[in-house]
Amino acid sequence: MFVGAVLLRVVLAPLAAVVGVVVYIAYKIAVAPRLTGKQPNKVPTRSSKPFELYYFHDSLCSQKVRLFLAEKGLSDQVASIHLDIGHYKHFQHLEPWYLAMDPNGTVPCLVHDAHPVLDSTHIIKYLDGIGVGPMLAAPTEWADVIDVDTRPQAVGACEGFQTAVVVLSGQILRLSVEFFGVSDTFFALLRHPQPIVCLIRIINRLTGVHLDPPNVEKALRETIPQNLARIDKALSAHDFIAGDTITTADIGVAPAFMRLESLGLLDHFLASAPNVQRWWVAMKARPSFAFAFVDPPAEYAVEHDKVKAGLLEFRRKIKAYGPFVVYGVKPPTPKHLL
Ligand SMILES: N[C@@H](CCC(=O)N[C@@H](CS)C(=O)NCC(=O)O)C(=O)O
Repeated sequence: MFVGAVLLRVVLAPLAAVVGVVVYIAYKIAVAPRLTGKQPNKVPTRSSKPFELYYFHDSLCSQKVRLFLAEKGLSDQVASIHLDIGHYKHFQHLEPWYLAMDPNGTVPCLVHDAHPVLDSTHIIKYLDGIGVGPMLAAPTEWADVIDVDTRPQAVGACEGFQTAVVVLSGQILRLSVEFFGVSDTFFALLRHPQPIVCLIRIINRLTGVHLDPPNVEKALRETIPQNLARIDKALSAHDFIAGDTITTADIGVAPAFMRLESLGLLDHFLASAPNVQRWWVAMKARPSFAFAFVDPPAEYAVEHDKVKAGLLEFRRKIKAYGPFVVYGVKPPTPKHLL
Protein backbone atom coordinates (compact mmCIF):
# COMPACT_ATOMS: atom_id res chain seq x y z
CA MET A 1 0.00 0.00 0.00
CA PHE A 2 2.60 2.41 1.24
CA VAL A 3 5.00 1.62 -1.64
CA GLY A 4 2.13 2.10 -4.10
CA ALA A 5 1.28 5.52 -2.67
CA VAL A 6 4.92 6.63 -2.75
CA LEU A 7 5.27 5.42 -6.31
CA LEU A 8 2.17 7.35 -7.32
CA ARG A 9 3.31 10.59 -5.67
CA VAL A 10 6.99 10.55 -6.48
CA VAL A 11 7.10 8.90 -9.90
CA LEU A 12 3.77 8.58 -11.67
CA ALA A 13 2.19 11.94 -10.88
CA PRO A 14 5.26 14.03 -11.93
CA LEU A 15 5.69 11.81 -14.98
CA ALA A 16 2.07 12.35 -15.97
CA ALA A 17 2.50 16.10 -15.49
CA VAL A 18 5.63 16.15 -17.69
CA VAL A 19 3.93 14.05 -20.39
CA GLY A 20 0.91 16.38 -20.23
CA VAL A 21 3.06 19.47 -20.69
CA VAL A 22 4.99 17.88 -23.58
CA VAL A 23 1.75 16.81 -25.33
CA TYR A 24 0.28 20.29 -24.82
CA ILE A 25 3.38 21.99 -26.26
CA ALA A 26 3.54 19.58 -29.20
CA TYR A 27 -0.13 20.24 -29.94
CA LYS A 28 0.35 24.03 -29.76
CA ILE A 29 3.36 23.82 -32.09
CA ALA A 30 1.41 21.67 -34.56
CA VAL A 31 -1.54 24.05 -34.74
CA ALA A 32 0.39 27.33 -34.39
CA PRO A 33 -1.08 29.81 -36.89
CA ARG A 34 1.09 31.92 -39.11
CA LEU A 35 0.15 35.57 -39.13
CA THR A 36 0.43 36.76 -42.68
CA GLY A 37 -0.77 39.34 -45.16
CA LYS A 38 -2.12 42.83 -44.69
CA GLN A 39 -3.30 43.51 -41.14
CA PRO A 40 -6.50 45.43 -40.44
CA ASN A 41 -5.05 47.60 -37.66
CA LYS A 42 -3.49 50.98 -38.43
CA VAL A 43 -0.15 51.84 -36.87
CA PRO A 44 1.70 55.13 -36.33
CA THR A 45 4.03 55.94 -39.21
CA ARG A 46 7.55 57.30 -38.84
CA SER A 47 8.26 58.91 -42.18
CA SER A 48 6.56 60.62 -45.09
CA LYS A 49 7.50 57.83 -47.50
CA PRO A 50 4.69 55.47 -48.61
CA PHE A 51 6.54 52.36 -47.43
CA GLU A 52 8.35 51.62 -44.18
CA LEU A 53 10.34 48.43 -43.89
CA TYR A 54 11.30 47.04 -40.48
CA TYR A 55 14.18 44.70 -41.17
CA PHE A 56 17.31 43.05 -39.79
CA HIS A 57 20.20 43.28 -42.22
CA ASP A 58 21.19 39.60 -41.92
CA SER A 59 17.70 38.06 -42.09
CA LEU A 60 16.97 36.02 -45.22
CA CYS A 61 13.33 37.11 -45.20
CA SER A 62 14.26 40.80 -44.90
CA GLN A 63 16.86 40.53 -47.67
CA LYS A 64 14.28 38.89 -49.93
CA VAL A 65 11.87 41.81 -49.46
CA ARG A 66 14.62 44.41 -49.93
CA LEU A 67 15.73 42.72 -53.15
CA PHE A 68 12.14 42.65 -54.35
CA LEU A 69 11.54 46.34 -53.52
CA ALA A 70 14.69 47.29 -55.44
CA GLU A 71 13.76 45.13 -58.46
CA LYS A 72 10.35 46.85 -58.45
CA GLY A 73 12.14 50.21 -58.61
CA LEU A 74 10.74 51.23 -55.21
CA SER A 75 13.91 51.64 -53.17
CA ASP A 76 13.57 55.47 -53.09
CA GLN A 77 10.08 55.19 -51.69
CA VAL A 78 11.04 53.08 -48.70
CA ALA A 79 12.07 54.25 -45.24
CA SER A 80 14.23 51.43 -43.84
CA ILE A 81 14.16 50.88 -40.10
CA HIS A 82 16.76 48.44 -38.80
CA LEU A 83 15.79 46.30 -35.79
CA ASP A 84 18.22 44.17 -33.86
CA ILE A 85 16.54 40.76 -33.45
CA GLY A 86 18.89 39.89 -30.63
CA HIS A 87 22.10 39.25 -32.53
CA TYR A 88 23.50 42.41 -30.93
CA LYS A 89 21.67 42.05 -27.61
CA HIS A 90 18.83 44.50 -28.21
CA PHE A 91 15.84 42.29 -29.11
CA GLN A 92 13.96 45.29 -30.51
CA HIS A 93 11.52 42.94 -32.27
CA LEU A 94 10.17 41.95 -28.85
CA GLU A 95 9.46 45.47 -27.63
CA PRO A 96 5.76 46.18 -27.02
CA TRP A 97 5.50 48.88 -29.72
CA TYR A 98 6.78 46.43 -32.35
CA LEU A 99 4.67 43.50 -31.13
CA ALA A 100 1.61 45.74 -31.46
CA MET A 101 2.45 45.97 -35.16
CA ASP A 102 3.65 42.40 -35.66
CA PRO A 103 2.47 39.99 -32.93
CA ASN A 104 4.81 37.33 -34.39
CA GLY A 105 7.78 39.39 -33.21
CA THR A 106 9.66 38.72 -36.44
CA VAL A 107 11.13 40.71 -39.28
CA PRO A 108 10.42 41.82 -41.93
CA CYS A 109 7.30 43.92 -41.52
CA LEU A 110 6.30 46.31 -44.28
CA VAL A 111 4.06 49.22 -43.37
CA HIS A 112 2.18 50.58 -46.37
CA ASP A 113 -0.05 53.62 -45.83
CA ALA A 114 -0.05 52.88 -42.08
CA HIS A 115 -1.09 49.20 -42.46
CA PRO A 116 1.39 46.47 -41.48
CA VAL A 117 1.88 43.65 -43.99
CA LEU A 118 3.45 40.55 -42.44
CA ASP A 119 5.56 37.64 -43.72
CA SER A 120 8.09 38.08 -46.53
CA THR A 121 6.27 35.83 -49.02
CA HIS A 122 3.03 37.71 -48.43
CA ILE A 123 4.76 41.08 -48.59
CA ILE A 124 6.08 40.33 -52.07
CA LYS A 125 2.70 39.00 -53.21
CA TYR A 126 1.05 42.11 -51.79
CA LEU A 127 3.48 44.45 -53.57
CA ASP A 128 2.94 42.61 -56.85
CA GLY A 129 -0.80 43.08 -56.39
CA ILE A 130 -0.85 46.86 -55.97
CA GLY A 131 0.19 47.62 -59.53
CA VAL A 132 3.55 49.34 -59.06
CA GLY A 133 6.67 48.50 -61.09
CA PRO A 134 7.07 45.35 -63.19
CA MET A 135 5.10 42.21 -62.28
CA LEU A 136 7.61 39.78 -60.79
CA ALA A 137 5.53 36.79 -59.69
CA ALA A 138 6.99 33.40 -60.63
CA PRO A 139 4.79 30.50 -61.76
CA THR A 140 3.32 28.62 -58.79
CA GLU A 141 5.57 25.60 -59.33
CA TRP A 142 8.36 27.65 -57.72
CA ALA A 143 6.33 28.69 -54.66
CA ASP A 144 8.02 26.15 -52.37
CA VAL A 145 11.52 27.51 -52.96
CA ILE A 146 10.50 31.16 -52.50
CA ASP A 147 9.06 30.67 -49.02
CA VAL A 148 11.22 30.99 -45.91
CA ASP A 149 9.34 28.94 -43.33
CA THR A 150 10.91 29.36 -39.91
CA ARG A 151 8.05 27.74 -38.00
CA PRO A 152 9.30 24.97 -35.69
CA GLN A 153 7.48 22.22 -37.54
CA ALA A 154 9.11 23.21 -40.87
CA VAL A 155 12.57 23.62 -39.34
CA GLY A 156 12.12 20.35 -37.44
CA ALA A 157 11.40 18.48 -40.66
CA CYS A 158 14.06 20.45 -42.58
CA GLU A 159 11.49 21.13 -45.28
CA GLY A 160 12.35 23.23 -48.30
CA PHE A 161 15.50 24.77 -49.69
CA GLN A 162 15.50 27.95 -47.62
CA THR A 163 14.54 26.18 -44.40
CA ALA A 164 17.51 23.85 -44.94
CA VAL A 165 19.74 26.93 -45.29
CA VAL A 166 18.22 28.27 -42.04
CA VAL A 167 19.14 24.93 -40.41
CA LEU A 168 22.80 25.29 -41.48
CA SER A 169 22.75 28.94 -40.34
CA GLY A 170 22.27 27.81 -36.73
CA GLN A 171 26.01 28.42 -36.69
CA ILE A 172 25.44 32.18 -36.88
CA LEU A 173 22.94 32.12 -34.00
CA ARG A 174 25.50 30.20 -31.98
CA LEU A 175 28.07 32.87 -32.69
CA SER A 176 25.79 35.63 -31.46
CA VAL A 177 24.85 33.75 -28.28
CA GLU A 178 28.52 32.97 -27.68
CA PHE A 179 29.58 36.60 -28.11
CA PHE A 180 26.73 38.32 -26.40
CA GLY A 181 25.89 36.10 -23.45
CA VAL A 182 23.64 33.17 -22.65
CA SER A 183 21.80 34.70 -19.71
CA ASP A 184 21.05 37.98 -21.47
CA THR A 185 19.71 36.07 -24.44
CA PHE A 186 17.57 33.86 -22.19
CA PHE A 187 15.98 36.75 -20.29
CA ALA A 188 15.40 38.81 -23.42
CA LEU A 189 13.63 35.94 -25.17
CA LEU A 190 11.31 35.48 -22.18
CA ARG A 191 9.70 38.75 -23.24
CA HIS A 192 7.79 37.22 -26.14
CA PRO A 193 4.10 37.25 -25.13
CA GLN A 194 3.31 33.81 -26.60
CA PRO A 195 4.74 31.15 -24.27
CA ILE A 196 5.17 28.61 -27.05
CA VAL A 197 7.12 30.95 -29.33
CA CYS A 198 9.18 32.06 -26.37
CA LEU A 199 10.04 28.48 -25.38
CA ILE A 200 10.97 27.47 -28.92
CA ARG A 201 13.23 30.47 -29.44
CA ILE A 202 14.99 29.83 -26.16
CA ILE A 203 15.57 26.20 -27.13
CA ASN A 204 16.73 27.18 -30.63
CA ARG A 205 19.14 29.87 -29.55
CA LEU A 206 20.58 28.32 -26.46
CA THR A 207 20.88 24.68 -27.39
CA GLY A 208 21.49 25.05 -31.11
CA VAL A 209 18.48 22.89 -32.02
CA HIS A 210 18.91 24.12 -35.58
CA LEU A 211 22.12 22.16 -35.58
CA ASP A 212 20.30 18.94 -34.66
CA PRO A 213 22.47 16.28 -36.43
CA PRO A 214 19.74 14.46 -38.45
CA ASN A 215 18.44 17.83 -39.65
CA VAL A 216 21.88 19.04 -40.66
CA GLU A 217 22.56 15.75 -42.38
CA LYS A 218 19.31 16.02 -44.33
CA ALA A 219 20.11 19.62 -45.32
CA LEU A 220 23.64 18.75 -46.49
CA ARG A 221 22.90 15.47 -48.20
CA GLU A 222 19.37 15.85 -49.54
CA THR A 223 17.40 19.06 -49.32
CA ILE A 224 20.00 21.49 -50.61
CA PRO A 225 21.60 19.27 -53.33
CA GLN A 226 18.17 18.17 -54.64
CA ASN A 227 16.88 21.74 -54.84
CA LEU A 228 20.08 22.94 -56.49
CA ALA A 229 19.82 20.18 -59.09
CA ARG A 230 16.26 21.32 -59.84
CA ILE A 231 17.34 24.97 -60.13
CA ASP A 232 20.36 24.03 -62.26
CA LYS A 233 18.13 22.11 -64.67
CA ALA A 234 15.78 25.08 -64.99
CA LEU A 235 18.74 27.39 -65.63
CA SER A 236 20.03 25.15 -68.43
CA ALA A 237 17.10 26.34 -70.54
CA HIS A 238 17.03 30.07 -69.73
CA ASP A 239 18.81 32.94 -68.01
CA PHE A 240 16.58 33.04 -64.95
CA ILE A 241 15.00 30.30 -62.88
CA ALA A 242 11.46 30.61 -64.20
CA GLY A 243 12.11 32.03 -67.69
CA ASP A 244 13.92 34.80 -69.55
CA THR A 245 13.28 37.56 -67.03
CA ILE A 246 13.87 37.89 -63.32
CA THR A 247 10.98 36.73 -61.10
CA THR A 248 10.27 36.06 -57.45
CA ALA A 249 11.86 32.61 -57.95
CA ASP A 250 15.30 34.27 -58.42
CA ILE A 251 14.63 36.98 -55.83
CA GLY A 252 13.27 34.50 -53.30
CA VAL A 253 16.30 32.21 -53.32
CA ALA A 254 19.10 34.77 -53.75
CA PRO A 255 19.45 35.52 -49.99
CA ALA A 256 19.86 31.79 -49.30
CA PHE A 257 22.70 31.69 -51.84
CA MET A 258 24.30 34.71 -50.19
CA ARG A 259 24.02 32.98 -46.81
CA LEU A 260 25.63 29.78 -48.16
CA GLU A 261 28.41 31.94 -49.58
CA SER A 262 29.01 33.69 -46.26
CA LEU A 263 29.12 30.30 -44.47
CA GLY A 264 31.73 29.15 -47.01
CA LEU A 265 29.40 26.41 -48.31
CA LEU A 266 28.50 27.70 -51.76
CA ASP A 267 31.53 26.37 -53.63
CA HIS A 268 30.86 22.92 -52.21
CA PHE A 269 27.24 22.92 -53.40
CA LEU A 270 27.86 24.60 -56.76
CA ALA A 271 30.68 22.30 -57.85
CA SER A 272 28.15 20.21 -59.81
CA ALA A 273 25.79 23.05 -60.81
CA PRO A 274 27.43 25.00 -63.66
CA ASN A 275 24.25 26.83 -64.68
CA VAL A 276 23.68 28.05 -61.15
CA GLN A 277 27.28 29.32 -61.08
CA ARG A 278 26.68 31.44 -64.18
CA TRP A 279 23.32 32.70 -62.84
CA TRP A 280 24.83 33.61 -59.45
CA VAL A 281 27.57 35.78 -61.04
CA ALA A 282 24.93 37.61 -63.10
CA MET A 283 22.59 38.01 -60.13
CA LYS A 284 25.28 39.51 -57.88
CA ALA A 285 26.02 42.17 -60.51
CA ARG A 286 22.45 43.52 -60.33
CA PRO A 287 22.11 46.97 -58.71
CA SER A 288 19.33 45.63 -56.43
CA PHE A 289 21.96 43.65 -54.51
CA ALA A 290 23.51 46.82 -53.11
CA PHE A 291 20.13 47.78 -51.61
CA ALA A 292 19.34 44.29 -50.31
CA PHE A 293 22.60 43.23 -48.70
CA VAL A 294 23.77 45.90 -46.30
CA ASP A 295 25.82 46.19 -43.15
CA PRO A 296 24.07 46.96 -39.86
CA PRO A 297 23.93 50.62 -38.73
CA ALA A 298 27.25 52.10 -37.58
CA GLU A 299 26.35 51.74 -33.88
CA TYR A 300 26.82 47.95 -34.26
CA ALA A 301 30.22 48.17 -35.97
CA VAL A 302 32.14 46.54 -33.10
CA GLU A 303 29.72 43.60 -32.74
CA HIS A 304 29.47 43.26 -36.50
CA ASP A 305 33.25 42.94 -36.74
CA LYS A 306 33.17 40.15 -34.13
CA VAL A 307 30.53 38.22 -36.07
CA LYS A 308 32.50 38.74 -39.31
CA ALA A 309 35.65 37.38 -37.65
CA GLY A 310 33.69 34.35 -36.37
CA LEU A 311 32.35 33.68 -39.85
CA LEU A 312 35.80 34.02 -41.37
CA GLU A 313 37.08 31.37 -38.98
CA PHE A 314 34.10 29.13 -39.80
CA ARG A 315 34.78 29.51 -43.55
CA ARG A 316 38.43 28.65 -42.96
CA LYS A 317 37.40 25.39 -41.29
CA ILE A 318 34.93 24.55 -44.07
CA LYS A 319 37.68 25.08 -46.62
CA ALA A 320 40.19 22.98 -44.69
CA TYR A 321 37.95 20.06 -43.63
CA GLY A 322 34.78 20.26 -45.76
CA PRO A 323 31.18 20.72 -44.56
CA PHE A 324 30.59 17.11 -43.44
CA VAL A 325 33.48 17.13 -40.98
CA VAL A 326 32.75 20.64 -39.69
CA TYR A 327 29.04 19.93 -39.11
CA GLY A 328 29.90 16.45 -37.75
CA VAL A 329 27.93 14.55 -40.38
CA LYS A 330 28.90 11.25 -42.04
CA PRO A 331 29.85 12.06 -45.66
CA PRO A 332 27.89 10.37 -48.47
CA THR A 333 29.41 7.16 -49.83
CA PRO A 334 31.15 7.89 -53.16
CA LYS A 335 29.06 6.54 -56.08
CA HIS A 336 31.78 4.09 -57.25
CA LEU A 337 31.70 2.34 -53.83
CA LEU A 338 27.95 1.79 -53.79
N1 LIG B 1 7.89 33.34 -42.55
C1 LIG B 1 8.36 34.59 -42.02
C2 LIG B 1 9.52 34.29 -41.10
C3 LIG B 1 9.99 35.50 -40.35
C4 LIG B 1 11.14 35.16 -39.42
O1 LIG B 1 11.16 34.08 -38.79
N2 LIG B 1 12.09 36.09 -39.31
C5 LIG B 1 13.24 35.87 -38.50
C6 LIG B 1 14.45 36.48 -39.16
S1 LIG B 1 14.74 35.70 -40.75
C7 LIG B 1 13.05 36.57 -37.16
O2 LIG B 1 12.57 37.67 -37.11
N3 LIG B 1 13.41 35.90 -36.06
C8 LIG B 1 13.30 36.46 -34.77
C9 LIG B 1 13.91 35.60 -33.69
O3 LIG B 1 14.46 34.56 -34.01
O4 LIG B 1 13.80 35.97 -32.51
C10 LIG B 1 8.77 35.49 -43.20
O5 LIG B 1 9.02 34.95 -44.28
O6 LIG B 1 8.77 36.72 -43.04
